[in-house]
Amino acid sequence: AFVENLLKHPIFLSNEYTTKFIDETADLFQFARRRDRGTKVLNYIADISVNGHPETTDRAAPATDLREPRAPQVDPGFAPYGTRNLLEQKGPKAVADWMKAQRQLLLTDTTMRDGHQSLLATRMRSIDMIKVAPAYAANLPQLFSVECWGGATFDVAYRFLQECPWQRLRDLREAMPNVMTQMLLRASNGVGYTNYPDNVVQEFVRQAASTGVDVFRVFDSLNWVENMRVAMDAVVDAGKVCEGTICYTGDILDPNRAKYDLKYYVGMAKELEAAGAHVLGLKDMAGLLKPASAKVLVKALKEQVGLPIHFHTHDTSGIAGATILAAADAGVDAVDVAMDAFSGGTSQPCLGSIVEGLRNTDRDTGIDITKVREISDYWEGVRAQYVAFESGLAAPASEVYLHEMPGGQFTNLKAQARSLGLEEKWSDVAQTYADVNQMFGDIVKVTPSSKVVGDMALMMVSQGLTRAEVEDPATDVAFPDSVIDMMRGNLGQPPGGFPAAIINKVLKDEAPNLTRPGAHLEPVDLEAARAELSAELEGKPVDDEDLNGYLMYPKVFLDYMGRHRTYGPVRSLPTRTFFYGMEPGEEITAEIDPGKTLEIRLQAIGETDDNGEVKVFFELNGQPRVIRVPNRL
Ligand code: BTN
Ligand code: 3PY
Ligand code: ZN
Repeated sequence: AFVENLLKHPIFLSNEYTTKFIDETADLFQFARRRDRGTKVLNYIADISVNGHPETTDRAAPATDLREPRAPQVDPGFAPYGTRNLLEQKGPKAVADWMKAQRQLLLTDTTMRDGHQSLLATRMRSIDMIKVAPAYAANLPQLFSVECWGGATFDVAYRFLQECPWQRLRDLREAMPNVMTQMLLRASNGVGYTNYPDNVVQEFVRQAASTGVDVFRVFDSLNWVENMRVAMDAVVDAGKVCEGTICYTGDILDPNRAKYDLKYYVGMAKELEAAGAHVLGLKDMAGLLKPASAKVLVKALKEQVGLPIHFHTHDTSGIAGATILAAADAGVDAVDVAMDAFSGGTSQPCLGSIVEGLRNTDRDTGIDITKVREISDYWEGVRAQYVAFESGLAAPASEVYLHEMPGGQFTNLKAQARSLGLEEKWSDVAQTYADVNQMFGDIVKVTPSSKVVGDMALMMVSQGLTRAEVEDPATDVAFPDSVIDMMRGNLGQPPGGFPAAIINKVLKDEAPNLTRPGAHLEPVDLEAARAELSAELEGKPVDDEDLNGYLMYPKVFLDYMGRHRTYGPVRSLPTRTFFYGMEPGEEITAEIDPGKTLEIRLQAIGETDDNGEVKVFFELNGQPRVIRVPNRL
C-alpha cells in the first residue's frame, strides 16, 4: 500500500523525492514502517556514492578493476559428518573425549573472527563470510571448529557495519551445519568492556547457544577463575562445549617473570577443570609463547590435567608456526590457524602451512590442501576489498616480547598513537606499555585489561610522564577513567591483587572492592528492559536477540536501529558498494530476502542544486528511480 501511495503521490511524480519527503509527508507516514526496503537501500547507495563512506574516506582504495570474489562452487547442502554432528548426537563431553582420542592435530579456522579482527580492524562483513560457508561445510568437514563470532565482532557489526551480529551467526550456522561454530566470550565482560550483571551474562550465553554457537572459549582478562564461573556454568547448562581458558603471558622459562611460571598455569588449568570446562583453552593473545616454552607447558598440562588442550596464538613475532609445531610435538589436541590469505602478522599462523608441515607425520591433519587453497583464494579476493582497513604491519615484530600487546590491540594502539600525534614516539609507547604493566603488578593484558594498560600508556607518553613520576605520592596525576575503574575492582582481581601503592595513588581514600563484581551488580529486570527498548523503538516488538544486543550495548544498538530505519538491509550490498557506493553505468544485485533480489543500476549522478542536493538516477528492477541526497562534501 505504501509503494502504491508513493507512486501516485504528486510530489513523487514531480521527482521532488527525498527521504525527508517520506518522513514529513503525513499521508505516507502511516505506512512509513513498511516503507519499501529497496528505496532505503537506494538512499544508502546514493549517499555513499555522493559523499563517500566516513570510514573509507582518505584511506587506500581497492583497485577499480577488482572483481567480486567468487567462492568455490559446491553441491548445495553437501555436508559430510563433522564435529557438529558429534556434538548434536552425543554432547560436549563426548566431543572432549573424541578430541583426546585423535592422533591428527585438530584445527580451528579463525579467519571469520580473530583473523580479520587482527588484520582488518574486525571490518569483514557477513556477506563475505556467508558466501563461502557452504564450501567449508562441503570441503573442510575435518575442521574442529570455525571461529566466527564474539570478541570484537559483535560490537563492530552493529557500530560500523550496520548489520545484526545474530543474523550473521544464524546464517553461518545454517550454511555450515556439520562443523562446530566457535565464539570468544570475555566471561563476565560478555562481548563488552566491563563486567555485566550475572543474569545478563547468562541470558547472553543462552541466546548465543540457541542462535548457533557450539564452542564457547571463555576467558577472563585478569585470569580470575572466580570471575569465569557464571559464564562457564551457563555454557554447560546450554549443552555446548565449554572451553575454559588460560590467558598466557610472560615466559615460563624466564626466571625474572616468576609470577607466571609453570606452576601458575598448571594450577589455573586444574581450577578450570574443576570448574567444569570440557576443553582447556590456552590463549596466547599476544603471541608470546616460544617454541621451547610451549614444549614444556603443553607437556605439563597434558600430564597433570585431564582435559584436551586447544592452543591459540598470534604470529606477530613471526615464529608462532614453530610454536604450534612444538605444541603439536608435545601432544596439544587442537590449534587455531587462519586461512593463508588471512594469516601471519598480528593474525594466526597459516593454516595451509601447518597442514603441509605435518603431512606424513603422526600428527597429519587429514585436511585436503587443494580445498584449503581454493577457499584461501576466495579469502584473498575478499581481503583486497578491505584495503582501507589494513594496518600495514609489513614484517614480523620481535618488539612484541617487550610490550606484550595482544594481536588485535597492537595495530589499533598504533593508529591511536598516530591520531594523537605520537607516531614518532611509538617506541616510547611500547616501552611505557611495558612499564605500566609492571606498575599494575604484571597483569594479563587482553580485552578489556589491555585497553586499560593502553589508555594509561598513551596518557603518560602524551603528557611526558614516567612511571616514577606517576608513582610519586607527591605528584598529582589525572588517571584515565578505565584505570580508576580497574583499580576499583570492577574488572575483578589479578593473581595477588593490584599493588597497594598504585591502588592508593589512583583511588586516594576510596577502598577498592576485592570481591567478584557480579556479586554486587543488581540483576537486570529483563522484561522491564524489553519494554523500555520497545518504547524507544516506537512500540516495535523486541525479540530476545535484539534485547541481548541492547543489554550489551544500549547506545550502539539504538543507533544501529535508527540507521536501519533509514537505510534498510544494507547488509545485502556487495562490500565494494557498501564502502564506496556505485559508479554511473554500474549494476549490482542485492538479495534482501531469500529469493527477493534487487537489481540495481546507477544511471547517473546529477549536479548539486541550489539547495545543496544531488539527484541520483537509478533503475531498480528495471523501473527508473530518482533519489536526492544532500551533498555534504
Ligand atoms: C557508520 O556508522 O559510520 C557506518 C554506517 C553508515 C552510515 C551512513 S554512511 C552515509 C551516511 N553518512 C553518514 O555520515 N552516515 C550515514
Ligand atoms: C577479544 O577479546 O576480542 C580478543 O581477541 C582478545 O584476545
Ligand atoms: Zn587472538
